[in-house]
Amino acid sequence: MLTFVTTNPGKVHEAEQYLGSVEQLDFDYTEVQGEDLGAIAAHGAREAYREAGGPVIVDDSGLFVDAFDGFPGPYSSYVESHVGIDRVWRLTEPEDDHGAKFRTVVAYCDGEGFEASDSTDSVRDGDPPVKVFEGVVPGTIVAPRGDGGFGYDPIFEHDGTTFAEMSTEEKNAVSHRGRALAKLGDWLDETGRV
Ligand code: ITT
Ligand code: NA
Repeated sequence: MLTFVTTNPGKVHEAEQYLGSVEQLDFDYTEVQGEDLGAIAAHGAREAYREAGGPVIVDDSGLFVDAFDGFPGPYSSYVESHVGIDRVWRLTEPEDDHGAKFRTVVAYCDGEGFEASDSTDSVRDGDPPVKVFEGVVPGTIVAPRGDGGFGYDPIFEHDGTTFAEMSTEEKNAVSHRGRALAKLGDWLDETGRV
């Protein structure tokens, strides 16, 4: 069974549509500061693999607001807990440009090697290889609407609907995470790992 190493049960719920039942391991791996999502996720997947001892995925995500040159990006978790999504909306409101993107990198590690053409992450000596899958979705920052989802979902609108107003299936069909998970699911099938 695949273990999703995360403190966020909302991520696990969204993953079940693509991966069937996954086990959540609530382990707070080190998030390397000042790094991009891919590096954070790859580092996290290696650490999580050592902790879990079997196939793992980790997911590092962020909200990138165009008017703030991509902030909060890798700092999205800190900003959600210390500033809050209402104030992120109010900071964005006076800007001309309300555009934003959600990005996610899902990193997979099972301690096995991958085909050279498959290995999108650099492999250092002695480190288990990691395979990464990215997803991105454009949207608009709006005043909070909706009760579903988690995190920034109430202030992120895509095609007229906030993520918090969508069902899990509707969000997955267009979201950053849905796109990354669909690629992971295909790759697990193709490589006979399921
Ligand atoms: P783990 O790192 O333990 O997996 P986390 O919630 O801290 O859980 P991230 O660092 O990847 O996860 O998330 C950064 C922030 O972005 C955090 O505040 C999340 O709530 C938020 N976030 C991530 N994915 C989201 C989504 O699909 N919709 C809304 N907010 C999201
Ligand atoms: Na986190």
